Amino acid sequence: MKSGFASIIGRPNSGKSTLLNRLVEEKVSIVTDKPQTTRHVVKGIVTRPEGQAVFLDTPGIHKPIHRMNERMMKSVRESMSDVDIILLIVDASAAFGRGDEFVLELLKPVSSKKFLLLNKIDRIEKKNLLPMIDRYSKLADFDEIIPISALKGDNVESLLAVIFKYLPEGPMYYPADQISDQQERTIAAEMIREKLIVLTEEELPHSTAVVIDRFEEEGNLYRIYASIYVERDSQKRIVIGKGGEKLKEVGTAARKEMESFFDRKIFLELHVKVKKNWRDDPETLRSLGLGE
Ligand SMILES: Nc1nc2c(ncn2[C@@H]2O[C@H](COP(=O)(O)OP(=O)(O)OP(=O)(O)O)[C@@H](O)[C@H]2O)c(=O)[nH]1
Ligand SMILES: [Mg+2]
Repeated sequence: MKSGFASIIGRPNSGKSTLLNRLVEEKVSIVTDKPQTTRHVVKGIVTRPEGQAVFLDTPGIHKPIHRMNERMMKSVRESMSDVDIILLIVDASAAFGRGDEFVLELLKPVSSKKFLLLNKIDRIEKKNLLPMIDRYSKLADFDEIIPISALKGDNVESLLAVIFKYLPEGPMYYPADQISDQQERTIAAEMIREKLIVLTEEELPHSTAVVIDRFEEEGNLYRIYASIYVERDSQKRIVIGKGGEKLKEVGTAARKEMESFFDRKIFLELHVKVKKNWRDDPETLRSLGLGE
């Protein structure tokens, strides 16, 4: 049988996590319309009669300002070594820019197979596709160039077939029924963070983090206590909202998603804490799984 690893890399917001979820047919990585959503490498596992493909969803490639972002970029670089295939995903509906050039540079020294995935083709006119493929094929040496829509699923099944064609003979790395490597408490923290990003605005997404303080199993119930870190008092006020409305909204949305994902009753308690410059604080980063 075939098996191996494929790393999904690209600029923020290009659709990496959407693709991972589409490939495993389950939501294992959070998705928002704001850039720099993913902070950890998240594995998604696809087991088929022909074999097993392990996908790595990675943080979007950007210029790091804080220590957190440096750690994120380090995890992207690590995810690119030792994989069979690199899937570079670009937003085909956005203009080509310096960020794209930077990503192409990063790919140059890599010896794995390289696929270019032109994503979001549901948003572009068909006639623009061929010139784009032509332009990209001159910019780098891709083994395959495949247009897809991760959101709608267009061409994702054929992408998977091509991936299996390229993967080497190998063993099963994970049990056939496993779809991700994430622990339940990480999934819970990420679900809270997703709701927080979606339900608040502007600069908040980048300056918030979620830490699970306690995660207890009680019969058919998970009792979850989580802290939301922000950097300033003004942000704390935004997250809590008038009369605690915003925090309640975030908590309710996260709890509902957890109840359906874990198939259990969930008790969720959220606290908002101000922690100045946590994005540069090694200890906080360690507690977020972003340690060295
Ligand atoms: N129209 C359209 N939208 C898409 C497609 N794929 C992803 N999106 C949207 O693009 C936005 C970003 O998607 P993500 O999957 O979070 O992107 P990402 O590359 O993981 O982003 P980071 O984690 O921030 O690096 C979301 O609003 C998605 O719904 C697609 O094929 N078509
Ligand atoms: Mg992502």
